[in-house]
Amino acid sequence: MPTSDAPSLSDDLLAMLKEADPEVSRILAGERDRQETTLELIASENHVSTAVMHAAGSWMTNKYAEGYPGKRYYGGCEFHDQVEDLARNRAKKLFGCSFANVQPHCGANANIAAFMALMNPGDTVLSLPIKAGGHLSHGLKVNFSGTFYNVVDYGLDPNTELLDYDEIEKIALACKPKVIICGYSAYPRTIDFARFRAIADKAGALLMADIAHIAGLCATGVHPSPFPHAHVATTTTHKTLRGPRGGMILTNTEELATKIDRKVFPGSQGGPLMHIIAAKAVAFGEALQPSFAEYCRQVVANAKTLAAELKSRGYRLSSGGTDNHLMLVDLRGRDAALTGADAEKWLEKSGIICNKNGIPNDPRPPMVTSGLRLGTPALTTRGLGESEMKRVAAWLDEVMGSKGDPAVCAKVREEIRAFCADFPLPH
Ligand code: DSN
Repeated sequence: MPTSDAPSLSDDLLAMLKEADPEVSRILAGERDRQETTLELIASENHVSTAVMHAAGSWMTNKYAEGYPGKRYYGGCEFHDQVEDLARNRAKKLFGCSFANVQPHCGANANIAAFMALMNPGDTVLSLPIKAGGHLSHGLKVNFSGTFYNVVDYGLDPNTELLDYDEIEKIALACKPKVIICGYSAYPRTIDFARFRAIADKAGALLMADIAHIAGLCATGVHPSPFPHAHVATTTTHKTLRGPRGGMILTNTEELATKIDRKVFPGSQGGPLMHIIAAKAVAFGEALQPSFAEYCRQVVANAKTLAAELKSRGYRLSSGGTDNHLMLVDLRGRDAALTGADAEKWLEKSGIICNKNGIPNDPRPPMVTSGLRLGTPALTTRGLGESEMKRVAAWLDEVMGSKGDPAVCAKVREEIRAFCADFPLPH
């Protein structure tokens, strides 16, 4: 990783843009500065490598390539076929499966195509609702999933805040869903994919694992793999997997592969974003390196340290801690009056970026909440380790303990700005 004063491709980019479009140049420079001088604790975000970022901004953006390698609706796709094949092959190797579709523009699009491949409108899908840590594309009423499918919820055990597999089995046997979804946006614990498959088999259902959050951990064995258990796995490529913003669908089930391809294109998307597919290929190549497994192990070690530090300062963690890259901090443990919305705002002023998040069974509405979701993928990419996590916990507590006192926020902001200079972004 270059040091912050080394010449960089992004300096060249900004210099060129300054000539071509000073307004956009100013905005991009502001965003680069924001990222460089703040601590990114949003569990679903990361910092991509220079190679990934620039592949995403390459010549591949100029091309229509509807179809798949060898079967396109446009001429001139020689190199697009090569890069998509490379991305697919690297994805299969990473996740130990026989099929990958790398065209979904995002995780929600991957889920649309997967739903269409696995079910007909009106079929029953069993999933964890968003208020308990699931994703909106798993069945929220206002989303395509809740609009076109019959959604049945399972919950978390109200005492342990863990998945209750016996209860999920009972519900599955009663509602006989076509598909069961596991994999979440705010669940800090290991998912037992084998147990989910056993439940699916008993209920005559297909198992869909949405590993958007934990994909990097699954690819490196830091979290168990969804394969061979899931019939289909969907994911984003930009969270723990540290690729460009996008989605992907994986399977080992031969008869589903063609259906998935058809439901991505022409079923739900038009032209693939070939520049993003090129960047996915680069990111998957990086994720196949041993250093990426080391990175993922450090992500989890950092999360465990941050969780332990926060607990020692009086915060309650949903489910008591974390096994993965994220934690749900129940602020009421520290002070019953604290809300996620206030904390998010105060922390942003201080240079710590995170998101408010409901705690399971949270009495407060989603725009207020009693919690914060914190994750360590981005900080770990910057090179922060466990000793730095203690420092981060101390800053979090200082800001929240002061109830966002402007003087405290301003002081912490300057400390974080100075601290960040030692952990430059890839650029
Ligand atoms: N918005 C993502 C997250 O933050 O988890 C899920 O799509």
